[in-house]
Amino acid sequence: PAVIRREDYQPPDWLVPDIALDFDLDPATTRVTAVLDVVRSSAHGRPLRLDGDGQVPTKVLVDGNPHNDWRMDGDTLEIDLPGSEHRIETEVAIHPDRNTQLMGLYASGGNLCTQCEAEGFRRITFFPDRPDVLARYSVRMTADRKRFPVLLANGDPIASGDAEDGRHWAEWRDPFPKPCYLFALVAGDLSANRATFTTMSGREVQLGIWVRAADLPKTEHALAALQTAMAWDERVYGREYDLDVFNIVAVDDFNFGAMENKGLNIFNSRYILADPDTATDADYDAIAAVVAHEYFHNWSGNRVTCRDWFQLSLKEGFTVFRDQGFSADQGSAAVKRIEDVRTLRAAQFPEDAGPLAHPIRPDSYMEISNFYTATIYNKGAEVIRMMATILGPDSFRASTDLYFDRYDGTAATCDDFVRCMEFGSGIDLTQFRHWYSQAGTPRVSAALDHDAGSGRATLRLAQRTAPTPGQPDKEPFVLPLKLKLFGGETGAALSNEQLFMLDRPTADITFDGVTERPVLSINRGFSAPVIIESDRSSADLKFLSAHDDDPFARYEAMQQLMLDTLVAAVTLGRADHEPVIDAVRRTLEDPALDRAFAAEAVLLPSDSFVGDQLEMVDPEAVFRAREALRRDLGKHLAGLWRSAYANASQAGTFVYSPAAKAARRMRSVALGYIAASGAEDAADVAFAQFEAADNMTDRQGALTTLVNGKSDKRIAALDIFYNRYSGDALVLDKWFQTQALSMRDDTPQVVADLARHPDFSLANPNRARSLVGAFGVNQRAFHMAGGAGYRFLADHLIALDKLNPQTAAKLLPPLGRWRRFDPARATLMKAELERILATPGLSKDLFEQASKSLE
Ligand code: DPP
Ligand code: ZN
Repeated sequence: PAVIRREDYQPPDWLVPDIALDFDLDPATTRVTAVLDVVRSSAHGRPLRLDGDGQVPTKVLVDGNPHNDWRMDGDTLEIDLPGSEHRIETEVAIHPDRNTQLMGLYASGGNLCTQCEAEGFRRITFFPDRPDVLARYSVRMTADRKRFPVLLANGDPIASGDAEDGRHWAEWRDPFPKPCYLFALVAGDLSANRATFTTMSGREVQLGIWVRAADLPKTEHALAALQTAMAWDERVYGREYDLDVFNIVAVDDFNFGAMENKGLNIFNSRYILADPDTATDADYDAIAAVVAHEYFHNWSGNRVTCRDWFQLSLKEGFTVFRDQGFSADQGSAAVKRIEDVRTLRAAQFPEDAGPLAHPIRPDSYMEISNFYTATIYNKGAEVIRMMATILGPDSFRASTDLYFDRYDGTAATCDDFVRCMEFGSGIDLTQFRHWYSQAGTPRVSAALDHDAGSGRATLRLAQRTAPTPGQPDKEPFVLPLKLKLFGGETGAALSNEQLFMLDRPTADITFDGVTERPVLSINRGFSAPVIIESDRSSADLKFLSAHDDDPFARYEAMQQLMLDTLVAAVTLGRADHEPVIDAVRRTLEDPALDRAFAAEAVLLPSDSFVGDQLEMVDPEAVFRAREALRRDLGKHLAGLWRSAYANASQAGTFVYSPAAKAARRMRSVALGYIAASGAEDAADVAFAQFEAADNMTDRQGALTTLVNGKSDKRIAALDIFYNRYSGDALVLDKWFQTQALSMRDDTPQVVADLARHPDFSLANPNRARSLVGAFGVNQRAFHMAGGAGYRFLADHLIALDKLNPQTAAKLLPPLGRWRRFDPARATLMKAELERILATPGLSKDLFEQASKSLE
C-alpha cells in the first residue's frame, strides 16, 4: 500500500462550496445522487478528481449535460473540465446491508446510519474526501415510511412529506460549511428523549437522543450530561452552540465510541444507554465524558477542523483535554487525574515504547484509521495540558479564544494552534514543538543531595528519550515539572510548589535553608507525561504516600512503592512487603481522606504496568509476585478490609452521587482483598453481594471477584448473570469481558470456548472487543506458555479483517510487543505476525500494523 506523507500536502485543486445529496434509501440498494458545485482553486489545468471506494458512477452530468470526458483511475473518478466553475452530478448505487466495515452508509439493528470519519464518505458518493474541502450540505432522503419513520441529517430540518408507494421524504440543510467526514444521516424506527437548552445568548436549542423506544428510559443520564456539557463549554471556554437542533442517535454496531457529526452525533450505544441495573458507575462516567467530548467537538473539530489527517490531534488531543476538564469538574478532580494517568500508562506508554510509536502529529501513514491511537488522543491531551500549565489559566483561555476566533470556519494545523498559544501569552514555544514531532516517553532522572552543614539541597535532573522507529536521536523536550520538598523528619513543607521548566538535557536546582533531610515530591499532578526515575527510599515513598499535599503525588508515591516492591520480587525473587502493607494501612485508617481517593490509592499496579518496568517481561513471575503481595495485604489488613467493606455497604437504594460511587468503589476493592487473603467465606460474601445488589457496579464487582477465584460459585453467578441479561447486548459484553480478563489458570481455554458461544460474533465491534480485545490485554492469560493465546488472536484478526479491517487492526498491538518477551515467546509471536502478513487479501489496515510490528 502507498505511504501518505505529511510533507507532501498540497491544497485542493478544486473546491466544493455547495453539495446537494439525494438518497433513495433502501438497505439492499440505495441510490445516491450528488450535485457538486465545483470551483477551480487556482490557475492549474488539472482535472477534477473525486474519491470513491469500489464504485463506478451510473451517471455523470456536467452542467446538466451527459459528459464523456471522465474515467476511473483506480477508485478515483477523474473528470476533465474546461472552465473554472461547474456543476457536477453523479449517481451511484450502494448496498448498506452488505457493508460489514461499518464505514459509509450501513445497516445496524434494522436502521440505516453513517460513519464517515476518516474516509468513509467516499463509500457513499464521489467527492474530494479530505478534511480541507468544506461544503454547505443540503440532503434529501426518501425511504419507506413504516420501516424508517425517522429521517435525520446534519443541520436543521427544512421540509418533509409523503412520497409514492408508502414512502416519505425529508430535507435537511446545514448552513455551516463542513468537511465530508462530518456528514451524517440516519433512517430508522427510533424514539427521542427530548429537552431544550437555552444558550448564553438566549437561543433555544431542541435536543433529542434517539434510540429504540424500549431504551428511552436509559437515556436520562446522557441527556442530563449533554445539558451540563453545553453549559460548561459556555462557562469555561466561552463556546456557544450554533444550530437550532442537536440530535444524538445510538446504534449497536459502531467502530468508534461515538462520532461528532455536525448537529447529528452518532453514538455507540454503550456510551448512551444506562440505568442502575445494567450500567456501572464507570459506564455512567464514561457516558458523560463521551457525550461531552463529542459535543465539545462542535467547536474543537467542526467549527475549526483539521487541514489534513496528520493534524488529527489538533481536534482529538484538545477535545480529550476539554472532556477531562469537564469530568474533573463533575466529581473528584484528583481521582479523575489518577484515572487519566492510569489510562495513559496502560495504553500510550506501551505504544510509545513499541514498534508502532509515532509522534502526536505523525509524518506518514498507510491507513489513517490506524492513527486513532492513545498517542493522538491521550498524549495529545497531555501536550495541551502542558501548554495550559505553562501559560496559566488566564493566558490559556485568551489563547483558545484567539484560536477559535482566528480559525473559525477553516481547516487548521497543529502549528496554528501552538502559534495562538504563543500570541495569546507572549511565550515562545519553539522548543516545546518537539512534542509534536518526536515520539517516545521521556525519562527524567531526579537525584536530590543535601548538605546539612550549609543547609543547601541540590536536585540534579536529567532527561533522555529512547530511540523510536525512524527517530534514533531526540532533541530535549520542554518538561514542566511541578516540584516541592518536604522535611523527612517533621513532615513540614520545606519549599513552595514550584514549576520548573526542564528544557535541557540536564539541570541542577538548588534550595537553600534546608535544615532537615528533604524528601522530593516531583511531577506533582503529573505535570509532564514522563517517567520519573528517582532513588527515593521505601521510607520516603511511604512518607509521601501519607503526607504529600498533592493528591496525585500521594497516589504516585504509593504506586512507586508498590512497583519497587513488585519489581524486586520478580527480579530478586524476594521482597519486603512490610512498607506497602504499612502505607496501605495508613491510607485506610486516615479519616481525612476522600474514600474515592483511598479506594484508588490502595490498588496495586496492573500486571502489565509491572511488566512494563522490566527489562524482559516474565508474565508468570509478575502474576505470582502480585498475587503474593495481594495475599499479604489481604491477610495483614483483614480487619481493615472487613470494616471498609461493612462501612461502604450503604443501606437503601441506588444513588449516583460522588459519595455513593466512592462507597461502591471501596466495597469492590475491599472485597477483592478479602478474596485475595484466602478467607474461607470470601466466595460467600461475594456471592451474597452478587445476589443482593440493586445495581450493576456491585453486581459486576462481585462477579469479577468470583470469576478470578477458585470457588464453584463463579459458575452459578455466571449462569445467573447470563440468564438475567441474555437480551441485553451491552451487559453480555461485560459477561464476555469479565471472563476474558480473569487471572485464573484456565482463562485461555475459557476464552477459546466463549469464541464458539452462540452469542459471540465478530460482526459487532463491541462484542469482538469484549472477548478478543480483552484477552489480548490480559498479560498472564495471553502470554501463557505454548503460544495458544497468540494463535487465538491471530486467527480472530484474520477472520475479523475480512469483515471489518479497521476494528481488526486496532486489536493487533499485543502481538507486536514481542521484543519485550523471552526468545521462546518472541518467536511464537513473530510467527503469528508473519502468518497474518501471508494472508491473501489482507487489508492495508492490518498490513500496516503487522508489517510495522515486525520491523
Ligand atoms: N468520533 C471519534 C472521536 O470523537 C473520532 N472523531 O474521537
Ligand atoms: Zn474526538
